[in-house]
Amino acid sequence: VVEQQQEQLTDGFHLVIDALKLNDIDTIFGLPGIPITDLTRLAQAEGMRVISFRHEQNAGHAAAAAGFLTQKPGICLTVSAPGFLNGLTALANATVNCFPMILISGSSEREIVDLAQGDYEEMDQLNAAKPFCKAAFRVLHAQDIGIGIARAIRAACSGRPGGVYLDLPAKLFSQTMEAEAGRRSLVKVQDPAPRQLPAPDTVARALELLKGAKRPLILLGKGAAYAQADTEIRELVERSGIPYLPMSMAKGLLPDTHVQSAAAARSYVLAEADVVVLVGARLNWLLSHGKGKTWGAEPKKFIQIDISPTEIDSNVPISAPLVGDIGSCVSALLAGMGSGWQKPPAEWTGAIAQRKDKNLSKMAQTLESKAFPMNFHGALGAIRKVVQERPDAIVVNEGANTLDFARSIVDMYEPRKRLDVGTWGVMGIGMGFAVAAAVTTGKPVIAIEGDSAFGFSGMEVETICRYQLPVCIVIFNNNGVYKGTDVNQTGGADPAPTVFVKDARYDLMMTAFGGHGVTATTPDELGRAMREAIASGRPTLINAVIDETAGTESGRITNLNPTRAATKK
Ligand code: FYN
Ligand code: ADP
Repeated sequence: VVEQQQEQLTDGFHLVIDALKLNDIDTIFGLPGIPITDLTRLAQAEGMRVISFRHEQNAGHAAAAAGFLTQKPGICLTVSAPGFLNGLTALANATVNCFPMILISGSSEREIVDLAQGDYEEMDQLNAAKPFCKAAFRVLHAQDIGIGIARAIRAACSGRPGGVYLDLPAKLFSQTMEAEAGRRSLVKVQDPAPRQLPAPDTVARALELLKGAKRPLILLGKGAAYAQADTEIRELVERSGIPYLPMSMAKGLLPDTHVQSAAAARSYVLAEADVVVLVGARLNWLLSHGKGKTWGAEPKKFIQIDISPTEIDSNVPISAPLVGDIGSCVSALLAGMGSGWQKPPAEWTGAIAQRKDKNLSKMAQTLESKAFPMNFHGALGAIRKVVQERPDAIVVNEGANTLDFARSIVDMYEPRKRLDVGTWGVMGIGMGFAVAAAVTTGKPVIAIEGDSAFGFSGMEVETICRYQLPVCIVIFNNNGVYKGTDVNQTGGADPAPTVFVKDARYDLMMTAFGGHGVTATTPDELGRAMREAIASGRPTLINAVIDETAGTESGRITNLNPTRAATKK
């Protein structure tokens, strides 16, 4: 009789998993522990993919990247207080980047937390999370799990995507309810990211402005990559004939080798364009806030496509806002362009081509560098060829110089194949993003990592080996942050703050866990090792030895790095 009764019951654990599965969420990135250990086991038993990390921040970054790649919220599951806080960095980063993700954390008992009576891992997680995400919810009763997860999914995906926190107190998991009522309490979210059509008059205004432009430019951001309106965007660029500039994660939306790409004439087009169409790109620090020297002497007119109405006029006045989802907005522009569209004047496109060709040939020479030890260009020249051969591979990229050089040197050919430090320029996304890319796409992943950047998530090489993921990590090892040449100015025994152990063997970290480790000292060795890694699909770490004098402090954003003005205090 007892057994029969149990058969008809469900509990919090099952309801959480059933609610996620009902919404086609098939993967959890997380780290088991009190009170969610059994949730991870049960999720796996119920057919979900559970990817268990060594640190919650990396699981969180993985969830965020999965959200970006799939448009479904990536799930990160953590324990209470410290585990939650570790995941929170990733949740905040996801929100800043407009990636849909849900951080689900177990939490301690409300009664004790609210009276500050000192519970195990006591923390008011719901309130702690609020400033760092789009929305935060807590579920106290099993019958509300379905609604709680539906609200979390909707908040993460609709409008401007972002991070959502879902607080599940320990007691919730063992709460039971009648199984049929439990099933009925679940919610299948219809249309989690509803299309938002731009108003017709705003489309007409944008087209009017664009028609009058002499030096138009289309600027594609990672919102454009996220939107999966690849065909429409390509058609807009090609039918309009307007040169385009991809932000780093929009690279590959059209192949970087496209004749209309102005990437290699970036400074020129930003300074000289008269009308700029922003497609899913914010005028934040990465675009010098839309003003100043970068944008030239003449005032610009902007057309801005964005789903978030409050993004408009955030930094400079926007002449023609197009508020809606990118697919709908770009389709509306295409429909309004009609057949007799005048391509931009040859003077403009010709001037861009000239600058671009000059930069491309200058670049081509540097990529053949046979300098020993390798410099950034020599090593990236080899990687560039490998990516050209495998355009389906996903490139993850972080570091300072390693990031900046790779961004301009490594051409991308397909949409959403480049994942990087994003809006914050955050270090630590590397292994989490790499795991997510491999797990969600099954494609080869190439992680191009500065040695310092790698340190933030390096322990996840064990995760990569454990799940046998086709990830090839290339570490640009120049013995330190920026470079490896700093010395302690006091002459003391401690190393300078920016340098690491010299000639470290990062490759041995990989062999420690059964993966393949290689040291590469020449571009040929590097290219060969990468090809082998990709062909075998075996977890591989290549310790690429880079000249420790190569690189500049802060890469191309040295201007953001204050240096002391006074010699004495
Ligand atoms: C670009 N360029 C090229 C090419 N692509 N030349 C030849 N061939 C190719 N394929 C040229 C381009 O025209 C620029 O030259 C230059 O290379 C640099 O291009 P990039 O990288 O697109 O532009 P820039 O100025 O660096 O971009 C600004 C930025 C970018 C802020 C958007 O730096 C960025 O995304 N930074 C993120 C930095 C970050 O987050 N760092 C992590 C923190 S590091 P010119 O046209 O001559 O200018 C902590 O210390
Ligand atoms: P980048 O760093 O590449 O310049 P940003 O992250 O600054 O790109 O900008 C992305 C923008 O795209 C955000 O303002 C966001 O609101 C917008 N966005 C994201 N998804 C969509 C979508 N589906 N439709 C319209 N806008 C979107």
